[in-house]
Amino acid sequence: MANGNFIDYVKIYCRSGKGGAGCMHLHRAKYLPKGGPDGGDGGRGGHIILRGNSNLWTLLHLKYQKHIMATDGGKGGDSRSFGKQGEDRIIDVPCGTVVYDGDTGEWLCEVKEHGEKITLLKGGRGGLGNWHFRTATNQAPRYAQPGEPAEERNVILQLKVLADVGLVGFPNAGKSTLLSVVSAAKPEIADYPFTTLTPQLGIVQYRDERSFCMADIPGIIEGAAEGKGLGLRFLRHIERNAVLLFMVPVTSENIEREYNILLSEVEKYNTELLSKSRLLAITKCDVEQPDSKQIERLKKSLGVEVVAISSVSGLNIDTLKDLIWAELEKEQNQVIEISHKPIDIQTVEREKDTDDQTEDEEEHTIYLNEVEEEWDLNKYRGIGWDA
Ligand SMILES: Nc1nc2c(ncn2[C@@H]2O[C@H](COP(=O)(O)OP(=O)(O)OP(=O)(O)O)[C@@H](O)[C@H]2O)c(=O)[nH]1
Ligand SMILES: [Mg+2]
Repeated sequence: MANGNFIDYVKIYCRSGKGGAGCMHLHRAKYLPKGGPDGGDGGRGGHIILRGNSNLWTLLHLKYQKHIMATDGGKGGDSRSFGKQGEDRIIDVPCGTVVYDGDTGEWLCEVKEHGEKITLLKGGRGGLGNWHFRTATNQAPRYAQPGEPAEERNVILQLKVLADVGLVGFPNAGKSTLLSVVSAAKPEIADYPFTTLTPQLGIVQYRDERSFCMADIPGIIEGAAEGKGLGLRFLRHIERNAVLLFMVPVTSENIEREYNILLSEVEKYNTELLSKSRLLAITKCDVEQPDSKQIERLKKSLGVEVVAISSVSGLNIDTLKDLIWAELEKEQNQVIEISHKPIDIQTVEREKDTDDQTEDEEEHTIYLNEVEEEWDLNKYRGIGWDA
């Protein structure tokens, strides 16, 4: 996947449809001059619905969609005919999309599964026609209910990819090389830091036709939490991974120290990530062989499983897969629930790609109050739909 095509953040203004007004109508016919009220109900406004789609991997298709609006419900007619229902707008999003309020950063919902539908904004209910308000003492009510107003909201959609195992390491640790060896993915590999600029996913084939998904994210460095390097923005893509595979090259001066730096950066991003299963792979072991005593020492002092691998010679790649699979099989790693913190709008606005947000959004946003007439809905309390 080309770098420019991976979009994991979009901000959209959404508005549902308002409900159609109920009709005020009194029936008249040739020999029936006082036929009574027969005003029909207004139609419901369209909803804004999010739908999970496992065929999508990015939010690219929403990049240029700044406004998504459902249509309004139609007005009710005479002879108790209903108004037309407004058309719903369904937004297809990749599984793992988290939705935040675009103004406050508050977490709203998340779409996890294929086909899962979440109503983001409800269309207004249609108003009742005057037929509903006939009583013994008021047989010809000359009023009907207006439709409910629409809902509007700026929303931020953020993708947190759903992979089973996430690779965590400094730049040049050999993360992309491992992904290219164990899966069919073709990430860019080069001998300079920050080759990978956007997360890459690959499906790893395991024995007996089983498979798991691996996510390679851009390298993190000491101080990433303070914004150094590419910062921590891509760490959200490992939030939902069941297992974190830390990768440190054998050529590192101090493997233990490097592991601890990575761990503390991950912790600064979200302390909950520390509860995930961790493995440590010492990479590039074709260049230099770590002695088994050193590995035993690391296992003891870090409290995690350590394996020496080489993506070039294939050393211990199968052992690594076995270890990952064993972790994925564990019951505590089956359900990956994370609590989403509200996001800091200012930080994410700064972080997001500047080139895809050049438009002045404020200028294009239509605020409902400016264009809609205001109804005094209070006078209809207690009757009809608000009961
Ligand atoms: N000898 C040897 N070299 C390796 C091995 N794995 C990766 N390399 C080399 O290390 C360099 C960096 O590898 P990448 O896979 O791009 O590293 P990365 O961790 O994805 O780096 P960033 O994307 O920059 O974070 C490349 O020149 C690779 O050829 C290995 O197992 N053995
Ligand atoms: Mg890379």
